[in-house]
Amino acid sequence: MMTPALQTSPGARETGLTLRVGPAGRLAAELDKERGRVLLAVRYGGPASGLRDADHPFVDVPNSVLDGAPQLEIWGTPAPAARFRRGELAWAEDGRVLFGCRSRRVGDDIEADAFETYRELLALLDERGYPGLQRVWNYVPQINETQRGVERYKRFNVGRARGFEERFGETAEQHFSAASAVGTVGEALIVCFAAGREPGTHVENPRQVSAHRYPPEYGPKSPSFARGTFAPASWGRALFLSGTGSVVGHETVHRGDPLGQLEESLTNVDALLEGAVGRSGRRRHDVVRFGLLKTYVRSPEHFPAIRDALARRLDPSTSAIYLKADLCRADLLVELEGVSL
Ligand code: 3EB
Repeated sequence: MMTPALQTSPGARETGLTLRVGPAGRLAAELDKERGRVLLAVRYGGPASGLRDADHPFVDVPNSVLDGAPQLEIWGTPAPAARFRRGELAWAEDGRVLFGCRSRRVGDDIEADAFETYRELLALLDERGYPGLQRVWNYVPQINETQRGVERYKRFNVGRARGFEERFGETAEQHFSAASAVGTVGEALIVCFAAGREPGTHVENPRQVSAHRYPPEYGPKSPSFARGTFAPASWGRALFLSGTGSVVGHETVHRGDPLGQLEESLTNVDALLEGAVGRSGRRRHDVVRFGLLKTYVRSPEHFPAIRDALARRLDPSTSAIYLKADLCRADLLVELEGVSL
């Protein structure tokens, strides 16, 4: 199957942010050609080698690609991008946007690891003058395991919330952006992020309780994210969709039923996009025409049916990546996320 090379929205032409997705082998050559214009490269399905030493931020997310060979996701810019590395943190800036990634082997306290990660990330955005967080991708090792008597995802949430609170105090909620938090293999907590000079517009889902208002049964600190973020006009109003699962209100529905969960997730995405109307009054974003739709599947045996149900609907212009991942609730079997350019 041909993979679309490039997605550019009308507005994005002003900034020319590009997203390319395809087999890692084939796209690696492009990476070389685009030296100096790459903001972030993420390889899925390769070895757990963390941050690679490259001319741009380049990280390995070792989750298996369910339908084959490793995939590469490349965020590019027409403007020259300066590249930086500070320990386990790598980032690139072009004067308008900052993309980066932190990958660090976790210790025996995931709360402390999450806190440090968010402290470092938020301090970096402040220092470099890109305070408008737009999107965070969190990959958490052994996300459903118990540590110190509490599920690691819940402990991660405590550390992440402390990071936001330390930086923003009482206004922390206003800074929560689109995000996803899924499991990964290997031992590194991997956190990739995109930020701008200006804030994005963070949106909630009318079918779902805001994650930062979840009741205490989901952990001592609610998850710090918004259901979606519209990037500023200077990014062409790209829409970052957060990880979206079969959660209605605050409860998981269709337990044990992967296709039921997929349909509910799509309904949730639709409900979020319903609010996403352009000036003309027409819907600007549709999940079947996303630039990139990433689907996380907990159990590989559910993958063929999930792929068939999705592939039927997706526009050929949409790049789809299917990854094996544990999800942040033990009863979630499938989760969607993506970006509409
Ligand atoms: C949910 O709706 C499913 O912790 O950053 C989705 C998106 C989920 C982001 C996060 C978690 C996160 O609660 C899980």
